Amino acid sequence: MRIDWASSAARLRELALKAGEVAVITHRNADLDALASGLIVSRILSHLGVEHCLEAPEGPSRQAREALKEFSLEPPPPCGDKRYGLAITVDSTNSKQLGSALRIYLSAASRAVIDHHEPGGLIESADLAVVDPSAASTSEITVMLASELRAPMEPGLASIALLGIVADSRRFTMVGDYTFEAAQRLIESGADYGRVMEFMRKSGQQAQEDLSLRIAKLKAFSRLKLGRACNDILVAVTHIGSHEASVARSLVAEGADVAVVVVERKEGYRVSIRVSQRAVASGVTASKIAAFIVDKFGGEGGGHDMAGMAHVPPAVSVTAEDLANAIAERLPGKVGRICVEYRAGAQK
Ligand SMILES: [Mn+2]
Repeated sequence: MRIDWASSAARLRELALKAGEVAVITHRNADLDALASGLIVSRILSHLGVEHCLEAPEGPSRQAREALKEFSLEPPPPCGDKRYGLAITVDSTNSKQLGSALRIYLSAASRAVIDHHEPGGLIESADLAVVDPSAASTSEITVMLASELRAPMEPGLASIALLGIVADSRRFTMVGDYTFEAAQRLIESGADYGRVMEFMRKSGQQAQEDLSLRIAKLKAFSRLKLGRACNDILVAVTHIGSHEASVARSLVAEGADVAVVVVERKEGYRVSIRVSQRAVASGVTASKIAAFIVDKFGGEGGGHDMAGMAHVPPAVSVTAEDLANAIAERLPGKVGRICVEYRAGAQK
Protein backbone atom coordinates (compact mmCIF):
# COMPACT_ATOMS: atom_id res chain seq x y z
CA MET A 1 0.00 0.00 0.00
CA ARG A 2 1.36 3.38 -0.94
CA ILE A 3 2.00 5.86 1.83
CA ASP A 4 -0.34 8.85 1.92
CA TRP A 5 2.36 11.53 2.08
CA ALA A 6 0.08 14.50 2.76
CA SER A 7 -1.62 12.95 5.79
CA SER A 8 1.56 11.28 7.13
CA ALA A 9 3.48 14.57 6.90
CA ALA A 10 0.64 16.53 8.49
CA ARG A 11 0.44 14.09 11.40
CA LEU A 12 4.20 14.11 11.90
CA ARG A 13 4.16 17.90 11.95
CA GLU A 14 1.29 17.94 14.43
CA LEU A 15 2.99 15.45 16.80
CA ALA A 16 6.34 17.27 16.55
CA LEU A 17 4.90 20.72 17.23
CA LYS A 18 2.97 19.41 20.22
CA ALA A 19 5.99 17.54 21.61
CA GLY A 20 8.24 20.42 22.61
CA GLU A 21 11.32 18.22 22.35
CA VAL A 22 11.80 15.20 20.12
CA ALA A 23 14.13 12.19 20.34
CA VAL A 24 15.07 10.67 16.97
CA ILE A 25 16.33 7.11 17.37
CA THR A 26 18.10 4.81 14.91
CA HIS A 27 18.68 1.08 15.31
CA ARG A 28 21.88 -0.13 17.01
CA ASN A 29 25.08 0.51 15.13
CA ALA A 30 23.28 2.72 12.59
CA ASP A 31 24.10 1.87 8.98
CA LEU A 32 24.04 4.41 6.15
CA ASP A 33 20.28 4.18 5.67
CA ALA A 34 19.50 4.52 9.38
CA LEU A 35 21.87 7.43 9.94
CA ALA A 36 20.76 9.26 6.78
CA SER A 37 17.12 8.79 7.79
CA GLY A 38 17.87 10.18 11.24
CA LEU A 39 19.59 13.21 9.72
CA ILE A 40 16.69 13.89 7.33
CA VAL A 41 14.17 13.66 10.17
CA SER A 42 16.41 16.03 12.11
CA ARG A 43 16.30 18.43 9.15
CA ILE A 44 12.50 18.25 9.13
CA LEU A 45 12.40 19.05 12.85
CA SER A 46 14.80 22.00 12.47
CA HIS A 47 12.61 23.28 9.66
CA LEU A 48 9.59 23.06 11.97
CA GLY A 49 11.57 24.85 14.68
CA VAL A 50 11.36 21.86 17.04
CA GLU A 51 14.18 21.10 19.46
CA HIS A 52 15.53 17.55 19.11
CA CYS A 53 18.36 15.07 19.59
CA LEU A 54 19.58 12.06 17.60
CA GLU A 55 20.31 8.81 19.42
CA ALA A 56 22.28 6.14 17.58
CA PRO A 57 22.62 3.32 20.16
CA GLU A 58 26.22 1.98 20.31
CA GLY A 59 27.18 4.69 17.82
CA PRO A 60 26.94 4.71 14.04
CA SER A 61 28.68 1.97 12.03
CA ARG A 62 32.17 2.63 10.72
CA GLN A 63 30.83 3.21 7.23
CA ALA A 64 28.24 5.67 8.52
CA ARG A 65 30.91 7.57 10.48
CA GLU A 66 33.05 7.79 7.36
CA ALA A 67 30.09 9.15 5.40
CA LEU A 68 29.64 11.93 7.97
CA LYS A 69 33.28 12.85 7.49
CA GLU A 70 33.12 12.63 3.69
CA PHE A 71 30.18 15.03 3.48
CA SER A 72 31.26 17.20 6.46
CA LEU A 73 28.08 16.68 8.45
CA GLU A 74 27.69 17.18 12.17
CA PRO A 75 24.85 15.08 13.65
CA PRO A 76 22.59 16.67 16.28
CA PRO A 77 23.49 15.99 19.94
CA PRO A 78 22.69 12.53 21.42
CA CYS A 79 19.60 12.24 23.60
CA GLY A 80 19.58 12.39 27.40
CA ASP A 81 17.95 10.14 29.92
CA LYS A 82 14.64 11.99 30.17
CA ARG A 83 11.06 11.91 28.98
CA TYR A 84 10.59 13.36 25.50
CA GLY A 85 7.34 14.64 24.05
CA LEU A 86 7.83 12.53 20.95
CA ALA A 87 10.20 9.70 20.01
CA ILE A 88 10.67 8.83 16.35
CA THR A 89 12.44 5.58 15.41
CA VAL A 90 13.89 5.24 11.92
CA ASP A 91 14.83 2.03 10.07
CA SER A 92 13.94 -0.18 13.09
CA THR A 93 11.20 -2.74 13.49
CA ASN A 94 11.58 -4.36 16.86
CA SER A 95 12.54 -3.35 20.38
CA LYS A 96 15.78 -5.38 20.37
CA GLN A 97 17.18 -3.19 17.60
CA LEU A 98 16.94 -0.08 19.79
CA GLY A 99 19.21 -1.48 22.50
CA SER A 100 19.63 0.99 25.35
CA ALA A 101 17.49 3.59 23.52
CA LEU A 102 14.35 1.50 24.00
CA ARG A 103 13.78 3.30 27.31
CA ILE A 104 13.73 6.66 25.53
CA TYR A 105 11.22 5.34 23.00
CA LEU A 106 8.90 3.73 25.55
CA SER A 107 8.94 6.66 27.98
CA ALA A 108 8.09 9.30 25.35
CA ALA A 109 4.64 10.88 25.50
CA SER A 110 3.99 9.97 21.87
CA ARG A 111 5.76 7.70 19.38
CA ALA A 112 6.31 7.46 15.64
CA VAL A 113 7.89 4.75 13.50
CA ILE A 114 9.37 5.48 10.06
CA ASP A 115 10.60 2.30 8.39
CA HIS A 116 10.80 0.06 5.32
CA HIS A 117 10.79 -3.37 7.01
CA GLU A 118 7.87 -5.68 7.70
CA PRO A 119 6.21 -4.09 10.77
CA GLY A 120 7.52 -5.52 14.06
CA GLY A 121 6.78 -4.89 17.72
CA LEU A 122 7.62 -1.16 17.77
CA ILE A 123 4.61 -0.27 15.66
CA GLU A 124 2.15 -1.59 18.27
CA SER A 125 2.40 1.41 20.57
CA ALA A 126 3.06 3.99 17.83
CA ASP A 127 0.84 7.04 17.36
CA LEU A 128 2.09 7.36 13.80
CA ALA A 129 3.56 4.71 11.49
CA VAL A 130 5.01 5.71 8.16
CA VAL A 131 5.97 2.21 7.08
CA ASP A 132 6.13 0.56 3.68
CA PRO A 133 8.03 -2.75 3.30
CA SER A 134 8.06 -2.31 -0.47
CA ALA A 135 10.30 0.77 -0.13
CA ALA A 136 13.97 0.04 -0.75
CA SER A 137 15.16 2.29 2.06
CA THR A 138 13.98 4.35 5.00
CA SER A 139 15.97 7.25 3.55
CA GLU A 140 13.59 7.53 0.58
CA ILE A 141 10.59 7.61 2.93
CA THR A 142 12.09 10.41 5.05
CA VAL A 143 13.06 12.35 1.91
CA MET A 144 9.48 12.18 0.64
CA LEU A 145 8.26 13.45 4.03
CA ALA A 146 10.83 16.27 4.00
CA SER A 147 9.76 17.18 0.51
CA GLU A 148 6.07 17.17 1.50
CA LEU A 149 6.85 19.47 4.44
CA ARG A 150 9.05 21.69 2.22
CA ALA A 151 12.08 21.22 4.46
CA PRO A 152 15.13 22.26 2.44
CA MET A 153 17.98 19.73 2.12
CA GLU A 154 21.52 21.08 1.77
CA PRO A 155 23.83 19.38 -0.77
CA GLY A 156 25.85 17.46 1.87
CA LEU A 157 22.72 16.18 3.57
CA ALA A 158 21.16 15.35 0.20
CA SER A 159 24.29 13.37 -0.70
CA ILE A 160 24.21 11.32 2.49
CA ALA A 161 20.49 10.59 1.98
CA LEU A 162 21.26 9.46 -1.57
CA LEU A 163 23.97 7.27 -0.05
CA GLY A 164 21.32 5.74 2.23
CA ILE A 165 19.15 4.94 -0.79
CA VAL A 166 22.06 3.63 -2.88
CA ALA A 167 23.24 1.38 -0.02
CA ASP A 168 19.88 -0.18 0.85
CA SER A 169 18.68 -0.51 -2.75
CA ARG A 170 21.97 -2.31 -3.51
CA ARG A 171 22.80 0.41 -6.01
CA PHE A 172 19.28 0.57 -7.41
CA THR A 173 18.94 -3.18 -7.99
CA MET A 174 16.07 -3.49 -5.48
CA VAL A 175 13.81 -0.50 -5.90
CA GLY A 176 10.35 0.46 -4.69
CA ASP A 177 7.69 2.96 -5.69
CA TYR A 178 9.50 6.02 -4.28
CA THR A 179 13.16 5.12 -4.80
CA PHE A 180 13.74 7.04 -8.02
CA GLU A 181 11.40 9.89 -7.11
CA ALA A 182 13.25 10.47 -3.83
CA ALA A 183 16.64 10.16 -5.57
CA GLN A 184 15.50 12.76 -8.13
CA ARG A 185 14.55 15.22 -5.36
CA LEU A 186 17.95 14.73 -3.76
CA ILE A 187 19.74 15.41 -7.05
CA GLU A 188 17.67 18.59 -7.38
CA SER A 189 18.82 19.55 -3.87
CA GLY A 190 22.44 19.23 -4.95
CA ALA A 191 23.33 15.63 -4.06
CA ASP A 192 26.58 14.63 -5.73
CA TYR A 193 25.83 11.26 -7.38
CA GLY A 194 29.40 10.76 -8.62
CA ARG A 195 30.84 11.29 -5.16
CA VAL A 196 28.22 9.01 -3.62
CA MET A 197 29.11 6.16 -6.00
CA GLU A 198 32.84 6.72 -5.45
CA PHE A 199 32.28 6.53 -1.68
CA MET A 200 30.43 3.22 -2.10
CA ARG A 201 33.17 1.81 -4.32
CA LYS A 202 35.96 2.76 -1.92
CA SER A 203 34.18 1.60 1.19
CA GLY A 204 33.19 -1.69 -0.46
CA GLN A 205 36.81 -2.30 -1.32
CA GLN A 206 37.96 -1.44 2.22
CA ALA A 207 35.39 -3.84 3.67
CA GLN A 208 36.59 -6.66 1.41
CA GLU A 209 40.14 -6.11 2.60
CA ASP A 210 39.29 -6.19 6.30
CA LEU A 211 41.42 -8.89 7.95
CA SER A 212 38.81 -10.18 10.39
CA LEU A 213 36.25 -10.43 7.58
CA ARG A 214 38.64 -12.39 5.38
CA ILE A 215 39.36 -14.78 8.25
CA ALA A 216 35.65 -15.14 9.04
CA LYS A 217 34.80 -15.96 5.42
CA LEU A 218 37.51 -18.56 4.99
CA LYS A 219 36.76 -20.21 8.36
CA ALA A 220 33.04 -20.30 7.57
CA PHE A 221 33.76 -21.78 4.14
CA SER A 222 35.94 -24.49 5.70
CA ARG A 223 33.06 -25.52 8.01
CA LEU A 224 30.52 -25.57 5.24
CA LYS A 225 27.81 -28.21 5.02
CA LEU A 226 26.43 -28.48 1.53
CA GLY A 227 23.06 -29.90 0.53
CA ARG A 228 21.19 -30.07 -2.72
CA ALA A 229 17.48 -29.80 -3.44
CA CYS A 230 15.28 -29.76 -6.51
CA ASN A 231 18.18 -30.75 -8.75
CA ASP A 232 20.00 -27.42 -8.97
CA ILE A 233 19.33 -25.59 -5.69
CA LEU A 234 22.46 -25.63 -3.48
CA VAL A 235 21.94 -25.21 0.25
CA ALA A 236 24.99 -24.07 2.25
CA VAL A 237 24.96 -23.94 6.05
CA THR A 238 27.82 -22.86 8.31
CA HIS A 239 28.61 -21.10 11.59
CA ILE A 240 30.99 -18.30 12.51
CA GLY A 241 31.85 -15.91 15.37
CA SER A 242 31.05 -12.66 13.53
CA HIS A 243 30.43 -11.06 10.11
CA GLU A 244 27.55 -13.50 9.54
CA ALA A 245 25.71 -11.30 7.02
CA SER A 246 28.82 -10.74 4.89
CA VAL A 247 29.63 -14.45 5.03
CA ALA A 248 26.10 -15.35 3.88
CA ARG A 249 26.30 -12.81 1.04
CA SER A 250 29.65 -14.12 -0.13
CA LEU A 251 28.36 -17.72 -0.09
CA VAL A 252 25.62 -16.67 -2.52
CA ALA A 253 28.14 -14.72 -4.58
CA GLU A 254 30.21 -17.90 -4.86
CA GLY A 255 27.32 -20.04 -6.05
CA ALA A 256 25.14 -21.08 -3.10
CA ASP A 257 21.38 -20.66 -3.60
CA VAL A 258 20.42 -20.78 0.06
CA ALA A 259 23.09 -19.57 2.51
CA VAL A 260 22.45 -19.91 6.24
CA VAL A 261 25.04 -18.67 8.73
CA VAL A 262 24.68 -19.20 12.48
CA VAL A 263 26.43 -16.98 14.99
CA GLU A 264 26.31 -17.25 18.77
CA ARG A 265 25.24 -14.15 20.68
CA LYS A 266 24.74 -13.42 24.36
CA GLU A 267 20.98 -13.55 23.96
CA GLY A 268 20.99 -16.71 21.82
CA TYR A 269 21.74 -17.47 18.18
CA ARG A 270 21.43 -15.14 15.25
CA VAL A 271 20.87 -16.82 11.90
CA SER A 272 21.61 -14.81 8.79
CA ILE A 273 19.92 -15.96 5.58
CA ARG A 274 20.62 -14.99 1.96
CA VAL A 275 19.20 -16.63 -1.15
CA SER A 276 20.01 -16.39 -4.86
CA GLN A 277 17.77 -15.17 -7.69
CA ARG A 278 17.63 -18.79 -8.87
CA ALA A 279 16.17 -19.87 -5.52
CA VAL A 280 13.59 -17.05 -5.51
CA ALA A 281 12.58 -18.03 -9.06
CA SER A 282 11.75 -21.47 -7.61
CA GLY A 283 9.70 -20.02 -4.78
CA VAL A 284 12.46 -20.42 -2.18
CA THR A 285 12.62 -17.08 -0.36
CA ALA A 286 14.65 -15.99 2.66
CA SER A 287 11.45 -15.23 4.58
CA LYS A 288 10.24 -18.83 4.08
CA ILE A 289 13.61 -20.15 5.30
CA ALA A 290 13.41 -17.86 8.36
CA ALA A 291 9.88 -19.09 9.10
CA PHE A 292 11.04 -22.72 8.84
CA ILE A 293 13.95 -22.16 11.25
CA VAL A 294 11.70 -20.43 13.78
CA ASP A 295 9.14 -23.21 13.43
CA LYS A 296 11.75 -25.91 14.12
CA PHE A 297 14.00 -24.21 16.66
CA GLY A 298 11.90 -21.42 18.20
CA GLY A 299 12.52 -17.70 18.43
CA GLU A 300 11.47 -15.01 15.98
CA GLY A 301 12.49 -14.07 12.50
CA GLY A 302 11.48 -12.73 9.14
CA GLY A 303 12.79 -11.03 6.05
CA HIS A 304 12.33 -10.25 2.41
CA ASP A 305 12.76 -12.47 -0.68
CA MET A 306 16.55 -12.46 -0.77
CA ALA A 307 17.57 -11.65 2.80
CA GLY A 308 16.27 -12.79 6.14
CA MET A 309 17.15 -13.29 9.78
CA ALA A 310 16.11 -15.48 12.68
CA HIS A 311 16.84 -15.13 16.39
CA VAL A 312 16.85 -18.55 18.04
CA PRO A 313 16.76 -18.70 21.86
CA PRO A 314 19.72 -20.32 23.63
CA ALA A 315 19.48 -23.97 24.62
CA VAL A 316 21.81 -25.39 27.27
CA SER A 317 23.35 -28.25 25.32
CA VAL A 318 23.52 -26.58 21.92
CA THR A 319 26.42 -24.73 20.33
CA ALA A 320 26.42 -22.71 17.12
CA GLU A 321 27.92 -25.76 15.43
CA ASP A 322 25.14 -28.04 16.70
CA LEU A 323 22.49 -25.63 15.50
CA ALA A 324 24.18 -25.32 12.08
CA ASN A 325 24.31 -29.14 11.87
CA ALA A 326 20.66 -29.49 12.81
CA ILE A 327 19.65 -26.88 10.22
CA ALA A 328 21.86 -28.49 7.56
CA GLU A 329 20.17 -31.81 8.21
CA ARG A 330 16.61 -30.60 7.77
CA LEU A 331 16.81 -27.63 5.44
CA PRO A 332 17.48 -29.30 2.06
CA GLY A 333 14.34 -31.42 2.51
CA LYS A 334 12.28 -28.33 3.26
CA VAL A 335 13.78 -26.39 0.35
CA GLY A 336 12.97 -29.35 -1.91
CA ARG A 337 9.34 -29.38 -0.77
CA ILE A 338 8.98 -25.61 -1.29
CA CYS A 339 10.42 -25.70 -4.77
CA VAL A 340 8.65 -28.85 -5.97
CA GLU A 341 5.31 -27.38 -4.86
CA TYR A 342 6.15 -24.05 -6.43
CA ARG A 343 7.27 -25.51 -9.74
CA ALA A 344 4.17 -27.75 -9.87
CA GLY A 345 1.97 -24.71 -9.19
CA ALA A 346 3.75 -22.65 -11.84
CA GLN A 347 3.05 -25.33 -14.47
CA LYS A 348 -0.69 -25.29 -13.93
MN1 LIG B 1 17.31 0.30 5.90
